[in-house]
Amino acid sequence: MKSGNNILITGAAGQLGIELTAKLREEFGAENVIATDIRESEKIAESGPFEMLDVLDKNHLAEIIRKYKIDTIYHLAAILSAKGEANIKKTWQLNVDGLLNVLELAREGLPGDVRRRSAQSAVSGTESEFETDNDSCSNAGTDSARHSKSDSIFGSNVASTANGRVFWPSSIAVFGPDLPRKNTPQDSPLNPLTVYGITKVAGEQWCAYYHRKFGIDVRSLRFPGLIGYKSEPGGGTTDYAVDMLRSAAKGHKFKCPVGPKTRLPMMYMEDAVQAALDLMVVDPERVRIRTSYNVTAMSFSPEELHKAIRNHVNGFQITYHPDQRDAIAASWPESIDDSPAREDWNWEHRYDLPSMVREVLHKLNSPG
Ligand code: AKB
Repeated sequence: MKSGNNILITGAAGQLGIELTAKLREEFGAENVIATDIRESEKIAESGPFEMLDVLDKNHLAEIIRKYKIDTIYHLAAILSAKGEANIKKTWQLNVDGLLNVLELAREGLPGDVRRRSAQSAVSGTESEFETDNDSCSNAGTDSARHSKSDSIFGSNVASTANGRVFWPSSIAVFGPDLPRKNTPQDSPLNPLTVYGITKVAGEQWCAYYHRKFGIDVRSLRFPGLIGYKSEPGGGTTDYAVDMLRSAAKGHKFKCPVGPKTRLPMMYMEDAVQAALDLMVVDPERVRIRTSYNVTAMSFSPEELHKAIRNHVNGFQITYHPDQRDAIAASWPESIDDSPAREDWNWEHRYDLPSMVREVLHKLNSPG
């Protein structure tokens, strides 16, 4: 990464957060990767700096950014699809207002970013167009590089003032049932059925807006279902796959909440972490898509996953009890076209269904 590498992660105790934190600490040094979450996580706190943080508390977020001279943020804190349907307002607040807090603080200036320091000398300080009562720009405690009111409303003559770098995960949940389910293209119309999907569409648009208007170098991936073994699944529709693998490893029967034939795009966590890292290190000119890139690795149905698991766990049994997760899954694509990511920044996955199943079962059976 080109910036100073004082990295902040929100939602670090989540499924993706745990693995991304470990990888970033390995790559950039544990002391340079500040993990935050609303819950305490011993595992993460033991391996490097950890702060409790609710991303809706913008002042506290600003304080942490200032304290650690952050230049790069991986903003992962979010409520996922199945859980989101149970609390739609909270999901909107956390997923959208939380992102806006991060983008606003990036606009005010991430203190560790060397590019910002040189931009500051070139930009005159004028009032923000977006300040609200809560929005005291002094939160960040910086004499931030703000943007002139004369900037075009469609920007961007301000890209040279780029402040830090932000990663934000979007999701296949942006797609809705109006699309062809196979090989869904990058630039499809986005008509999601879930509140989670709505927040991801809004978030993508906010990312593109802050990039266009304020030059924020925000980058994003539309993740499919992510399959890891290091943490409990956290309220997603695709988490049935993680639950099925965990049941198989324990020798338990599994009650599947998604119908046998409902296929979804999926990815092994190691590939997901690598995709985020790869996207974050490429030169800004190569990031052509500033909403969010489709990325995928494999597609399977519960029936196909069951079969792949049985190659390792003889006699593993499942029964089907489709609930609202099946309806959510049926509204999403079964496979997506990620050729723009492959062309623009050489995205490549490593794990397919058989290798993912082998690896996860192996890891679950050999803890530590
Ligand atoms: C979910 O199922 O909600 C997530 C996702 C596909 O974004 N895993």
